[in-house]
Amino acid sequence: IDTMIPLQSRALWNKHKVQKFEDAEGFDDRFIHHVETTLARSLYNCDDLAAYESTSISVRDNLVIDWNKTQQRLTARDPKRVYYLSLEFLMGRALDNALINMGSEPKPNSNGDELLGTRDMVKDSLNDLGFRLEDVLAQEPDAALGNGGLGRLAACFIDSMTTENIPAWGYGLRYEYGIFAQKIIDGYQIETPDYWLNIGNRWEIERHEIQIPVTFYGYVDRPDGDTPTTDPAQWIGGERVLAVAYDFPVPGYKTTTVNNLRLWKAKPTTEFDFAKFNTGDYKNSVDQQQRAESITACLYPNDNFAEGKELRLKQQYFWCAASLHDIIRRFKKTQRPWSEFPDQVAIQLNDTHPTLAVVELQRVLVDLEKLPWAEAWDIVNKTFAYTNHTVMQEALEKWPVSLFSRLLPRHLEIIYDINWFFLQEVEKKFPDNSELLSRISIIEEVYPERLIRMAFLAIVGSHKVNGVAELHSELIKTTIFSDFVKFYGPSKFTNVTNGITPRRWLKQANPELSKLISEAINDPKDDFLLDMTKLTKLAEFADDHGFQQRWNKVKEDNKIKLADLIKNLNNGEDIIDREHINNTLFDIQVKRIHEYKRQQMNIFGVIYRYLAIKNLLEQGASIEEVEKKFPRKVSIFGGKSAPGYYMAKLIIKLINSVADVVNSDVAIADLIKVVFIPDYNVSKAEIIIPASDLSEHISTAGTEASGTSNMKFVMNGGLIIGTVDGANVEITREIGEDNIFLFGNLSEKVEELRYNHKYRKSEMPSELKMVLNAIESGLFSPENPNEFKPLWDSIKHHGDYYLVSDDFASYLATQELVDQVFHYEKSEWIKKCILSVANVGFFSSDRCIEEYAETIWNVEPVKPE
Ligand code: 7GP
Repeated sequence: IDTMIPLQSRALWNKHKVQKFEDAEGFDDRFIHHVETTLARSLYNCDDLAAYESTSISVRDNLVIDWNKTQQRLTARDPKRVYYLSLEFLMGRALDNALINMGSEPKPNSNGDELLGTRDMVKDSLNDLGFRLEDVLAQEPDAALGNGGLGRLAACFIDSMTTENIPAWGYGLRYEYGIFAQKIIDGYQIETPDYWLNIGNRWEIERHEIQIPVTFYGYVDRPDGDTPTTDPAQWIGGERVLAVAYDFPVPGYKTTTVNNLRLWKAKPTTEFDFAKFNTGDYKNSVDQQQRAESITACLYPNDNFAEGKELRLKQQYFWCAASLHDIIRRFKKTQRPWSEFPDQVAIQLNDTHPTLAVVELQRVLVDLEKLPWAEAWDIVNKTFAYTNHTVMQEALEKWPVSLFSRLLPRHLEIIYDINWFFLQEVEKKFPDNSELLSRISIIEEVYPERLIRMAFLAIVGSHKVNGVAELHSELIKTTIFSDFVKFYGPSKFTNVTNGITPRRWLKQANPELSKLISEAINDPKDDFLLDMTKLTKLAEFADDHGFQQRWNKVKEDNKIKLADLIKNLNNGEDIIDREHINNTLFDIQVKRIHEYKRQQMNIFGVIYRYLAIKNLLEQGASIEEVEKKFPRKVSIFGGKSAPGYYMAKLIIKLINSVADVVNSDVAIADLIKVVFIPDYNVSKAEIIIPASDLSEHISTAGTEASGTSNMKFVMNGGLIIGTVDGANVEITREIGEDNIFLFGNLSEKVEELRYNHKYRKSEMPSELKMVLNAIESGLFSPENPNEFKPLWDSIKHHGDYYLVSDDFASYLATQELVDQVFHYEKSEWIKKCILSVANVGFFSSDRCIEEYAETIWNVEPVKPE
């Protein structure tokens, strides 16, 4: 259907062209307009929430105008596009980010004596209109449609793709419930639903006109009888739902390019099952339709863990089918032949969750477009690329064949055929190697159930596979995917080290540091946020005492802000001693709670410190003497556990129990404080990360694929203590080994150490014995001394899989070094911080996206005129 306006009407349209607001006047106008019409309120009835809504709609208006221009430009130029498929987009809040990113150049203020960016201009305007920007921003609920690293990475990537003017769309699901909100009650994690759409969502545009039917179940029909499964077949689906598009404009920094994040919501079809109706089963037939909505109701709250539920597989297919349909529709508008599809479309699979898109594209090409199998498969393979985010077995998706044959019977056939052709090639290259065949097969033959290995399917269906940090990318080649390296050769496998967006994680989270930097390197228009190599100029000031003091003042102010947050969360009661805040070391570990991330080792370290202090005091030492050895420190934790992850929940409880004992022990005179911040999320991270002196990235070597908060902490002028794991390795290389506190065993040693534990060849260090004895004595759970038994058992009796006993001594020794430098060589400490920031540029997600664009996607930026 032609939806274009006829030529003779276009002059009229152009005469009434909608304009962006460019200055304070324009913003005021728009703001009041939306308060009075869109919100139907007035100056007698406008609170912070209404101000937030009206500001958001006004800002969104500007973005949508640029969004339209961007999409028109792309339609006209028809370049290759990137589609980033991710089940998670952990976006956080949108308004502040949009104000910082929005394309316009800084303009002189009303007196003409200062350059104001859009954010400052809006801040002043809101002030004049009777509001404080901070209060307005705080009204926005986090868009928490992700679990942790993988989801936040996707959010940083769409920021960078837009900033880099890459024609890119994100595709995901519009969950009604994001990651649960965490409450801590009596020290235990309690999950409550995150109905984030409670106040509506001013950032999304519902596209009623884009409704894509998606089917499940049913059977495969072969009109010509017993034809091979590689020939076109017809899948007659049983259940049908509709995918409705919701669009979120994604602004870039210093560009008017606005990309799109399209999230799908499931809703019932308007079709009606008359058979059921006629049998009098009206209620049932409505109920069944209603169930459609459950597909996009809820984000699965697991991080690095595959749960294997039917509804999850339905989510995956629903999303892949709708997204592919959309991508294909856009491609078909250009009337190009199918062979050009991979020249126009690059699809990136964010882990294996979207792997069904590979199968779905093959199905569309063979069954609907009637392409020969091999031709179709060639197109598929050139289109997709796959990013792996973990080597941990429990996170690798494997779906039972039986589930597939019910839910997606045609897709199962196609997977079998893909596997059959693949194994034939393997057999050709490595004849008579049945062990290799069964190891490398996409189908795992395990009793009583055959499983589909989604990672293997993703590798076979993609032209490139990448890990997310150098060490990780090497590890996948030598461990979980080694057979594929043997077969394909190493060039199919590559590395793209993760990155983070400096717009959100420096400018937005840490405006004061950002300002100090731009002054120091003489970059008043904040161009360093686009070109982070500019930061290297900071090194000139590393030894400058005056600059160090200003640097430290920013840190202190950020620590005060965090102390305020903690106070608020603690019903107004201060835990942190304000008087000594500058010489109290803020030691922070915030991330999902996981045994492999070893929060247990951190809290054991706190317990050790506590016991050691108590010992000294008992031996008659004065507090001043004790403080010399164990200076002031606040240990701050935050993070969610998967609801079904028993050990992780026990670690949370232990942290809170230790906090109770330590924080109320007047004898230690505030030398240690322990804080667990409930409900860690993106907007809290923006306050927590800028306040760290030290942060912990202490995973068992070889388990953390990359980590991204390590980069955020360094970018905010904090030092890190970490193992030789994930991106810590490259952080060390970039900022210099003098500026990071590394400790612990290397990944090469892990296997041997685990073997030693199994055969009881290793000794536990005395410090750890002391800690475990204290826990076993009931010091932290007097009413139930066995409460934490599973935690000590896992170390003492179950092989200590995460090697806490092997790394504990070097961890403590390194913490001692940290204390030493922070308290007795403060100037050295600050120098390390400055040098770290000077050399953190590599970890901008802009660099990362440029690497994807060049080495995997083969796409070029399309710049606005
Ligand atoms: C995470 C990794 O654990 C983390 O090290 C990495 O920085 C991040 O991805 C981004 O690459 N993985 C997940 O969040 C996850 O759930 C399994 O992976 C699918």
